[in-house]
Amino acid sequence: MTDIRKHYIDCGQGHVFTHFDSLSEAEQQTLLSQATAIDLGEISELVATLIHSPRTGSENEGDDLSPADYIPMPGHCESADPSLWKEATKRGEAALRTGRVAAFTVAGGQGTRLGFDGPKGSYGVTPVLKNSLFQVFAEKILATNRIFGRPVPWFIMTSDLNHEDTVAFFEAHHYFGLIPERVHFFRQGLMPAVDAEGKILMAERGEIALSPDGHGGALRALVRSGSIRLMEADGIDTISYFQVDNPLVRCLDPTFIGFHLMNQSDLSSKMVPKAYAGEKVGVFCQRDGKALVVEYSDLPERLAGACDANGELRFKSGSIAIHVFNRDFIARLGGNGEGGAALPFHLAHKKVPYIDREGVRHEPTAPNGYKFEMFVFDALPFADHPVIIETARADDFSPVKNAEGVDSPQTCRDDQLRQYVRWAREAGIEIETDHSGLPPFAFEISPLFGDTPARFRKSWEALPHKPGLTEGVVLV
Ligand code: UD2
Repeated sequence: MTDIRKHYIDCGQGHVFTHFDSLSEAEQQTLLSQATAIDLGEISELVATLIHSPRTGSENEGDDLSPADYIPMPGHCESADPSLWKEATKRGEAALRTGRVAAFTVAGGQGTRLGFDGPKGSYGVTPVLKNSLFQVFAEKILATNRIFGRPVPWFIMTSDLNHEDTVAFFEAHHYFGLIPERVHFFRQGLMPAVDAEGKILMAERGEIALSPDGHGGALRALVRSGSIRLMEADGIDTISYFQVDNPLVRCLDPTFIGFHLMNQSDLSSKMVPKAYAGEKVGVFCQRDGKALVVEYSDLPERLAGACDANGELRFKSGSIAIHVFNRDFIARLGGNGEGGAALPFHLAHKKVPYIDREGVRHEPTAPNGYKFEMFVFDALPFADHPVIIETARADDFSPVKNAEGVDSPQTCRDDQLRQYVRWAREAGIEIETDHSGLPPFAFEISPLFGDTPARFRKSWEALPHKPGLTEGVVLV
């Protein structure tokens, strides 16, 4: 018997090898390598703490939380200081010009809610051309490269679920014009799913049910994959982080990067005032003088709905998952040394198809399994000098998460159109819209034509023959 098999039996997980002897040699090798990669000590501790003795919220839960401080945005708040924002922009532009910034996308998730079969980044989102999320980001990065004269490297975290398909998608599209050597893919870690007793679930007779370890796994995956070393060798110390589901994001926002650098921050974040109390975004809070994000599902309802004297939500700072990281901070938190295992795991109760000990396949209709995930924003309390800046939702956040309703392809398409209209109007172009700013037709502006109102205006003014902005017009 192999040592690893014996170890599994000793740890009460021997069932993983029930069908081992009937597997082909190749299947046996796969199972052995999956089993070897799992830290059974970690799993048993997570089962004991998260499943068998879960923390139950007391009546006073959250009393130690207060709203986090943030830097308000000019035009949104009287106390905002426009000169500070101008200075931040200059600092960020200088950083982009000197090539010390990388873009980083987390794209390892399963994207089950959208119901799209393929890497989420390959989903078509733009109003006319239906360009993919990856293409939108690539064009934003290309636009930045052209403006600042440096090819910004782009790191993309995938998972075993979508790695090959993601790389193949980039190859099929010739990296959307980016230099292939400047696009770096790496896989995040995996964690086994377990049942209510803490037993590891099997996806096949010779395969453990594994799933990505959450976007918080990005920190250790950046270290393990050698990406952090690569960045260091390349003179990159600043990492602009965004999620794969949000085409409105400014992938490399000089002002945000500048605030991060001016404050010598380990981890900076963007906030938007929440649209309503129950909006499904984490909330920036403060506890014992440390900033943190409390996920919407963990914020007690009485706090989520609490209002201040002006009738505004007291805990209003929504986290839209846009951050800037300092490279050394990631190396510290994601490394194997001190602080390496700092990010906690969260539990997700999910439907996990599995094979039982008799080899029978089950497709559960109700949650039967537990998955373990880390959240990247749990790094915030470990950060020195964290900075939170306000941003305009309309210019940074319209994710595609659900097939229909809120945060769907339709709402995202509409938000892109409203942004084009605002930019066009700022350039003096008349466009008819409804009360929400939505035109009655679809047109499209590529980030390569203009990725800010000012650059849109410049390109527009330079056009010798200006097209009417109507159905199907694309400015590239
Ligand atoms: C996330 C935040 C929420 C808010 C919202 C904004 C969490 C727990 N909540 O909600 O507070 O900021 O985003 O849109 O994050 N991913 C991976 N690997 C994984 C899991 C996820 O790369 O193992 C990526 C995924 O591909 C996507 C992003 O992380 O780009 C967000 O994941 P999600 O859809 O699970 O997050 P969501 O919508 O629950």
